Amino acid sequence: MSNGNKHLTTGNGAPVGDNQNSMTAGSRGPTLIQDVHLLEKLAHFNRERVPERVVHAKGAGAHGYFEVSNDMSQYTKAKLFNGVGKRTPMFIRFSTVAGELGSADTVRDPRGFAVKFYTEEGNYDLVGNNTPIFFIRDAIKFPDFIHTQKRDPKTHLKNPTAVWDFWSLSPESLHQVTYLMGDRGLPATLRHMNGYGSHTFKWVNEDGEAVWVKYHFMAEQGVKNMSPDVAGKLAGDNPDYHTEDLFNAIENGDFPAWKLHVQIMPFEDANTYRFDPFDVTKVWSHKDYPLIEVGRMVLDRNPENYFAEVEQATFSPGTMVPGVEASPDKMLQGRIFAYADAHRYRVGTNHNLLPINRPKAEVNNYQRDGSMRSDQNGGGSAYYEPNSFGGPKEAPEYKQTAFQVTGVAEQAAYDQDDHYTQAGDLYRLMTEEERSRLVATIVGAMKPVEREDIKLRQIQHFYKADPEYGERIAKGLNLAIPQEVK
Ligand code: HDE
Repeated sequence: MSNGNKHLTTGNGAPVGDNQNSMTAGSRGPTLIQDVHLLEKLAHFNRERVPERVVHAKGAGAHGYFEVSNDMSQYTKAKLFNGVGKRTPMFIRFSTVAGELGSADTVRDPRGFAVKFYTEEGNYDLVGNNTPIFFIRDAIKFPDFIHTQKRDPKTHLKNPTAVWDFWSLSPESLHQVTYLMGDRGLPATLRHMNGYGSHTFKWVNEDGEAVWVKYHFMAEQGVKNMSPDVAGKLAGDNPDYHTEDLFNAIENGDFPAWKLHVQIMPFEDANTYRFDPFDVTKVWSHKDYPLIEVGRMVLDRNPENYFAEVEQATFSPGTMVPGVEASPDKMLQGRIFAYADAHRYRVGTNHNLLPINRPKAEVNNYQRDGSMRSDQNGGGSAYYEPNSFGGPKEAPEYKQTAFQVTGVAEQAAYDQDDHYTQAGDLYRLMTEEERSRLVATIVGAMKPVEREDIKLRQIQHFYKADPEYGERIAKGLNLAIPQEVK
């Protein structure tokens, strides 16, 4: 070991004699192809980027733990929610939605709030946002919706006409549009925002009894938002402001924490509740289903390496543990396919073998081979099932809970189309200052829309949510409320 440092080596572990000079034929001769160290450095450098996430590309992550403060075993057998004091390690990744990997943190956008619990029964991923709802409620519309949030294929610029054309033709988006254009569309930091599972999920207890559940992570630091002009300035001065804030807070021992609460809906209520509980554009009134405290999530460790732990992290709503099951929410159903598919494409077939994704629980299955199979690939153990050689067998007690399905197979729309009550309730919940900021933001966002018919169609939705809401936007855009909607 020269002067106490480790040898510099090639990727194959061979010591490198010279990292300053390429090998040439004579001091001024051509570079020799036999300079393997040079070739390897250049070739690996060309391959450093993996595809960024198609949405939620810009993000920041942290490690921590979840600790139960209120035993949930009456509702779910999921061990991470059972027993006061039960502690489970977890990893979270926060993110914006529409921007690319190098885009600014302080843009108006929902924020991803993706939590991976490394439970003793396998990983559990709760892949939510900082909003309890979403713009659409059928997965089939997601690629189109995201196209309008990304760059125009011709100009390569953001296109407000596309954004508002899609939203004005998809009235189910009104609730989340109101949320996004309000103060919570610009969180002051990643620490000062709440997180939500957004969807309805199913919890099942040891007796096989099921309830419906919605998750709410309430920031102990409180919710704080940023004014549009500060957000705009930061987007230029320090595009990584949120990333830096989270890293420094944890580095300085100022560990952010969230109180996890749930809303519990009795299984049968789903058939009679006044809103479709599986429609992710709608919330459940807290009066109807009050928040119940479950535990506390604390972030107390920064990643050692961003690429290894944040860029390569793979979350999926389909990654569930016994006691947690899917609801028929069409968005959740679509996501259960899409995420694991995205991971196999973006990170690789064996993404679950990477340290950040690898479960703490033992993995025993017959999945073999595939690119970058970095473990023992099952060694010489049984590689098919059923088998007579003691290979792992299924455990019937962990079967998913059977449930009734009714109706005919068809491409059916949701039964309920009231997209205005809850959006109007949200507007009416706001203070006058919040409403003024909301109106100013929407007017500013809609002004560049090229087509007046799109503006008028969207104004009708605001008006149906609340006449004052619609009138204030129309006034800001110097347009009259269409007679047909009055
Ligand atoms: Fe995502 N979403 N999403 N999404 N989403 C992805 O996964 C998708 C939706 C969310 O930090 C992708 O690895 C579909 C709702 C977060 O790694 C992709 C639909 C909510 C993250 C994908 C939705 C989310 C993603 C992009 C409609 C909140 C970042 C690459 C059915 C409840 C997770 C990737 C992380 C990432 C698909 C809608 C949140 C493409 C098909 C609703 C927080 O798989």
